[in-house]
Amino acid sequence: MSMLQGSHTLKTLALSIGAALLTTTAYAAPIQVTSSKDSGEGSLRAALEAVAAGSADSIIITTEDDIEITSTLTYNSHTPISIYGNGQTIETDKNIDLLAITAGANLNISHLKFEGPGGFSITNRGDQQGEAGKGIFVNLRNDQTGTATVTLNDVEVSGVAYHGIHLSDCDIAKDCGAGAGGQGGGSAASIAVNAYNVKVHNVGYGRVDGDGLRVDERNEGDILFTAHNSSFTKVGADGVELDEGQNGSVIVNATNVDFSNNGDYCQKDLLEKLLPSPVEAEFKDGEMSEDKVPMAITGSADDKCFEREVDLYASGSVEAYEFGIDYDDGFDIDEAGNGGIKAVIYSSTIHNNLDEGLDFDEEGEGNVEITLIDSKASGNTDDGFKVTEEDNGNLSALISSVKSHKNSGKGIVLEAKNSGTVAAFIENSETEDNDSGKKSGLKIKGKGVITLRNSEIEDGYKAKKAEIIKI
Ligand SMILES: [Ca+2]
Ligand SMILES: [Ca+2]
Ligand SMILES: [Ca+2]
Ligand SMILES: [Ca+2]
Repeated sequence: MSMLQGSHTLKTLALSIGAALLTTTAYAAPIQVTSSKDSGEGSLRAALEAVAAGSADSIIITTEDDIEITSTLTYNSHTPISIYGNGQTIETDKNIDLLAITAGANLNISHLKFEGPGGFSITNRGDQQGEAGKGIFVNLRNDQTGTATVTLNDVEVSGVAYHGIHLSDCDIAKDCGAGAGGQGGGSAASIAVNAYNVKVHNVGYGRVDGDGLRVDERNEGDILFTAHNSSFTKVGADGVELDEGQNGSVIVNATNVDFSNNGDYCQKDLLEKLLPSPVEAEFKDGEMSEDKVPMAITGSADDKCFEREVDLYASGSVEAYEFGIDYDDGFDIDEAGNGGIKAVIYSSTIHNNLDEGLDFDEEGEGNVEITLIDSKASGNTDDGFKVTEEDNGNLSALISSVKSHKNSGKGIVLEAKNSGTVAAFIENSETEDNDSGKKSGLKIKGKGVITLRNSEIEDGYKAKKAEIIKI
C-alpha cells in the first residue's frame, strides 16, 4: 500500500467515525424510570409513551421497587424498543396482559420479571369475564415485512391466565392457531425469538390452550426460535408451541432448556368421569348411525377440554368414534404448508408432560431435520420424542447421547407417513421401560435406514419397512 493510499484510508476512517458520532448524538439518551407508580411522571407507562413519541429509544428502570399495574402497559409504535431492568417485578392482581407491543416493534427486554395474579385453574378460569391475560404479547402489523425480533435476557414470566409470552403474526385476533396449521392469514414478516435465561412457569391455567411461549406465524416468513439456559415448566398447555402456517419454515436451536411438567390444564380427576363408555368404538359399514354416537360433552368445567371424533363410511354410517381429554406437550411444533423443520436440541430435559414430551409435526412440502444431543425425556404420558413427516418430504435425525425412559407412550418415534423416507443415526443412546415395555423403545414408520451405534433399545423396536443396521 502506498503512503498516499494509506493517508486516504485514514482520512476516510476519521470521516466515518465523525459521521457515526453525529448519528449517535441524533438519538436521545435512554429514558429512566424513577417511579414505581402505575402512571405519571417517571413511570414505566410514561416512558413507553415517550419512546413511542420518539424522544428515546430505550428505557432503563432505575427505581428499585416493583411496579404494580392495574391496566396493560402498551407500546404502539413501529420503532424498536429496549427495556432494561435490574431484577424488578412488573406485577398485577388483575387478569390482564402485562405488556403489549401492538405494532410489531422489535423488542429487547433484560433483567425483568412479569407476574400475573396466579391462582387460575379449570375451576377458577380467566376467560369467562373477558379475555384471559398474557405476560408479554407482541402483535405484528398486517403490512409488516422483514423479521420481527424479540430478545429476552434474564426474564421471568408467571401467574398469567393465558400464554406467558405470545408472538402473533396472525390476522385473527384470538384463537388463531389451535392445532396443525391453524387458521388465519398474516404478514410477509418472519418472527425471531431469542430466549436467554428465560423462565416461564405457572401460566396457562386460566383457559384452554394457554402455552408458556407461543408463536403463531402465517403467510410468508419463518419462525426462528433460539433458547439457551431457559425453562418452560408448569404450564397449563404446551411449554413451548411454535405454529407455522403457509410458506416458511421453523428453525430451532435450544441448549440447556427444560420443558417439563406441562399440559395439565384439563384436569383428569374432574373430567374423566364425564367421558362416555366406551370412549372409542369401531363399527361395520351399515351397523351404526351417526345420531347414535354419544353427543359432545356439555356442562363440564370447560367443555373445550374434550375431543370428539367421528369417522364415517362413504355410505354415511359410522366407522369409528373416539372421545378424549385434550392434554398438552413439553415442546410442540406444527409446521404446515411449504417449508420444513430444522431443529437442534442440545442438553435439554423433557419430563412429566401430560401428552408427548416433544411433538414435532411437519405437513405439506418440506423436510424435517432434527438433531437431538445429550437430552432426556421421561415420565411423559404419551411418547418421549415424536417427530412426524406427514406429507411430501423426508425425515432425517441425528440422535446422540439421548435417553428416553418410563414414558407411557413410545421412547422415540420417527415417522414418514407418505412417500418420504426416514434416515436416522442413533448413537450412545438408550430407551427403557416405555409403554408396555414391548417394542416400545423406538418406532419407525416409513421406508429408510436406521443406524444404531453403541445404543441400547432395551424395550425393543418396531420398524416394519425400514432397515435397521447395528454397527
Ligand atoms: Ca409471516
Ligand atoms: Ca398449545
Ligand atoms: Ca410452512
Ligand atoms: Ca413435508
